[in-house]
Amino acid sequence: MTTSPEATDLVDQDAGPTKRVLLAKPRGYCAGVDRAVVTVEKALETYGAPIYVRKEIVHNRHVVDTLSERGVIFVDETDEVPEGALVVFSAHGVSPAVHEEAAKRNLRTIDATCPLVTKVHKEVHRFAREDYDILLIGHEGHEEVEGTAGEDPDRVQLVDKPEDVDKVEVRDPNKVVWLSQTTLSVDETMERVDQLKERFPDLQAPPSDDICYATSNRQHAVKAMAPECDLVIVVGSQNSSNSKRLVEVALQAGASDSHLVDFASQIDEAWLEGVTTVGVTSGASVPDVLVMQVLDHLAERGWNQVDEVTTANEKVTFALPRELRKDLDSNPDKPRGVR
Ligand code: 10G
Ligand code: SF4
Repeated sequence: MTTSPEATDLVDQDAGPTKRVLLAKPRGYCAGVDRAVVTVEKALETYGAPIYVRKEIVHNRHVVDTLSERGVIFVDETDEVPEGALVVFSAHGVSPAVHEEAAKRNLRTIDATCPLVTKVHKEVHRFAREDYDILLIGHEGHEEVEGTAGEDPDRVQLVDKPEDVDKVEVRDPNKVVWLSQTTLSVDETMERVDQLKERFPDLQAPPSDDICYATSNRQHAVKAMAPECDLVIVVGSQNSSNSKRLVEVALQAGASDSHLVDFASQIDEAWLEGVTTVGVTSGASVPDVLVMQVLDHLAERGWNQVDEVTTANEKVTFALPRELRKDLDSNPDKPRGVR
């Protein structure tokens, strides 16, 4: 594989333009997803099935199905978990009300919330303590937004669609801050911020970016390759916010067409008609084996040349949750997990 973002079309006079794949890097698992999935795997090995997980540990069909087969029971709320059992909270984070509910039912908990989501929760605390009105840019109904807003529902107002900006009411226009969901489109978020600034010129920005490194790196990589692509295939699930954003970013950046698929088998043959260059990427919750299956599927149809388009090298890792680490440390003979 080569790593040039600017590879040009190779033209064979007889065979027509060479079919090729541009493969985005970075793509797939971010550090928070890796930590959350390993947390569930190690909990299974350490404590044995069944392990309960509140909501999908990450928004990926394959991950959820695979863990279910290994003895994980996914529930919507903690009241579905038997008293005293072990429940893992998903990477998207939970509100304090969920922690309280779990404590009331005597549940043992492991919190797999990504540390970068926890960072945003802490920002809510800090600005609420300083008596700010907090405008949280994010998608209504998304679990992350519910968890973050739940840190202080009286102080936080959600801004999702452009029309939400007009609905915002603040007590003091000089004491307003915007925060955001970690997996939004960088460009769309800045549009919303500009809109908010028209109403609140003194609007304060988050102390550091809330949209995380993984989200922005994956969008940057897809932007680099999209102008050269007749089609961009994004591997990811329909309920994965960051994966859906990659389809939108690809189209906005000049890809002629783009689709989200969970599995290679969902690629419609009609999408490939008349296509020379196919871009491939994946959301932050997607195991790379699914991307490799898409490459195999394309190779079987003549897209054998794969050029990797590298725009960043990620080295971020997070330690496992403390609640789990202490049991792993006290059980050195327990298997450490195979990924
Ligand atoms: O992109 P969303 O937030 O829907 O989640 P995902 O599980 O598909 O990807 C990983 C991102 C998170 C865990 C949210 S911080
Ligand atoms: Fe953490 Fe970002 Fe991954 Fe979400 S997308 S789990 S915030 S690293």
